[in-house]
Amino acid sequence: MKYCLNILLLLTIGGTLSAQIKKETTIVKTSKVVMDQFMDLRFGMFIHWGPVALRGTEIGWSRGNQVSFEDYDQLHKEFNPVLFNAEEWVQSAKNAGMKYLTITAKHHDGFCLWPTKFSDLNIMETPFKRDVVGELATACKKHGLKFCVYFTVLDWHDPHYPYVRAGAKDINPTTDMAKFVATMKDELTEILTNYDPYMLWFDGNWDKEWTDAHGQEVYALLKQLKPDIIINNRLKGISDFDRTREDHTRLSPDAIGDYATPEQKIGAINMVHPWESCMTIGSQWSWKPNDEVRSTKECIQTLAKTAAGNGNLLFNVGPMLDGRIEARQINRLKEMGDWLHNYGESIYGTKGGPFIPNSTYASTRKGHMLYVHIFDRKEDVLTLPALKGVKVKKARVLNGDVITFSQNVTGSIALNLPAKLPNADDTVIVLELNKNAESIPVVAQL
Ligand code: FHN
Repeated sequence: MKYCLNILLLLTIGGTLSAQIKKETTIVKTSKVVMDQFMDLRFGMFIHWGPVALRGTEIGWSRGNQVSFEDYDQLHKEFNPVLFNAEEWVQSAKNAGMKYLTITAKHHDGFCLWPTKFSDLNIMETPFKRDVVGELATACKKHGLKFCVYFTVLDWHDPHYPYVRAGAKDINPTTDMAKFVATMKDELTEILTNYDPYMLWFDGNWDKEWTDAHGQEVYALLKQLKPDIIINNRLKGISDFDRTREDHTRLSPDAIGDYATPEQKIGAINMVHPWESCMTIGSQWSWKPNDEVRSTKECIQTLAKTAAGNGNLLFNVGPMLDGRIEARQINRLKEMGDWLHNYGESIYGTKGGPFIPNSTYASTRKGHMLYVHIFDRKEDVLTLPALKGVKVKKARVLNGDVITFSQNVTGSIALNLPAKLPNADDTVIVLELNKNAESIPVVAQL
């Protein structure tokens, strides 16, 4: 009898506690004003970096796979990137036209790029002994870039996490999620207190042991520490349905997190929920020797199609073991910046649509201006779908020559293209309309 009473008492306390967590963690979504400002930025730098650069394999994923546990877990003792220069990294991002920077403060291998008090696996345990996160935060704030932090909720190195490497099925005998979450909360408190990030990019939320309750608990702490901190959709525990899809493209309105995160692909047009595509400039997130680099055309058109879908692009570079970002990646980013120098008006602060992006063209808009991005000059005349009640008043190449056009009775717009497009990757034609372009509903293609 006494045993049953104890069980009943425990269940009651447990039930009350989880209700308490549930109640206390009411969802405090980031304000629309802050989210609109974030979405106006359109373009950010993603950086995946750590001691794994010494092996040139994928950060986290190669631990206990291509690189033995023993080897991987000693790399920090050799990590001495003496050519690291936060100002140079930030300048490269600015030269690319990027407006925010997101650094992997801690990835799945558990290595912390800042001098944390809550893990022995951190930058002060390397020959380098410099606060990489802190130096980047300072450089970003000095040069007007928003400083953002990537933080994993999956840590294969932490003895309290259930799995020790990618693909592991057996549960780590030292698992203790309560201790794991407590350490995470301490580390995140350090990051928010010491570096004041603009946004937190969570990742690794797919294991079933990382529950919605864990996500809610951490979210409540973050919003208590910094109410307007922007948080992506990868802090919340992932549902079984989404776990099978693993594409993070959905943002359920009632869930914690402010925006969806399609990965290695351009998200679908969405004028309601914010989203940001994350993509590698090569084939690997962290540095890979002789990796491919996406073409200039692909990079520029990816940025334009992302903005045309009403999304942001978080574009990733992987710095080398000596602390430099390799010249091929820097040069590609500079080419994106040169394009933005001429056509940035059609990206920053715009909304996507009203046309659904395709391989020939896409559109962005701001006030009475409609920007048509032309990726491929198939014909002398580009015919755009009719826009109900819309009259085009003027048309010109953005920062270029006037172009002639016609509108028929149905309202469809025929643009007479220049014989040679000024920019083969993406020439932008700006149409001045008789109404606010942002009020036009999204229309399907012809
Ligand atoms: O496992 C990570 C991967 O290493 C990388 O950080 C990407 C970036 O979005 N996120 C996870 C894979 O979805």
